[in-house]
Amino acid sequence: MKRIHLASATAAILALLSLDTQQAKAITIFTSRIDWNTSVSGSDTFVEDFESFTSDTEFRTTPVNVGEFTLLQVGDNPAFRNLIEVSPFQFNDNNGTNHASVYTNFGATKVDLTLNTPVFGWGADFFNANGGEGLNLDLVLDIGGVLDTIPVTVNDGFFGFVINPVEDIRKVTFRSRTNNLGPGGEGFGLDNVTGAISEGRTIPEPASGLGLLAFGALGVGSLLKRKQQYKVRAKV
Ligand SMILES: [Ca+2]
Ligand SMILES: [Ca+2]
Ligand SMILES: [Ca+2]
Ligand SMILES: [Ca+2]
Repeated sequence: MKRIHLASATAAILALLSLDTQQAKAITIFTSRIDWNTSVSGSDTFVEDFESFTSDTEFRTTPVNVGEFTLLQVGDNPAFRNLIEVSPFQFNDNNGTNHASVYTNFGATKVDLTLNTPVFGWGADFFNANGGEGLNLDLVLDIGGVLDTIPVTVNDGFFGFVINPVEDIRKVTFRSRTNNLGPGGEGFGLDNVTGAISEGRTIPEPASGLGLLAFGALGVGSLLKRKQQYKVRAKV
């Protein structure tokens, strides 16, 4: 009789493990700031509008600490864009307020946005982000390595993502999606950069299936319940 319990417990664990596999790396894309805000409600968030800057501040060779993150160009650039712009503005791809004026060139120039505290959700208002080579975002994990590369699907407007289960994203890298030969790349405005801090949002997963066996069928039952509660919470 005890053996049967153990077998059903094992089956439940295997089901749980496969559930984990299916849930791995779920990145949800948002083109509505309201919907993004709803999906991260309950977490610490920030919004950076660049209004604290009083003069044009370039990040072509030296990182600029904006507050919650730094911006830094990586690669070649003939002194073009890649600065925090205050009025007067050199380009019109912005909302008329202070913003980051960004430029990427395929295979030559990219821009790193490195977060002071890792996030599981991120987004921003983009302005003319698909008029040239287009944009990809590399989502770089705190532990290193690229979790995924996602294309920015809007030209003008909000674009963001939320990762569930929570992952620690330390860096978002902007780089060109397609190759227009020569210096023609992708210039765009970036403003109202928002992030949802992942600290305290990590959902502890069981260390191993074997450890679970010690809890027996009852333990698995309560674990299943916990899992369901997590799923409900994650949808909010
Ligand atoms: Ca602004
Ligand atoms: Ca200016
Ligand atoms: Ca190019
Ligand atoms: Ca553009």
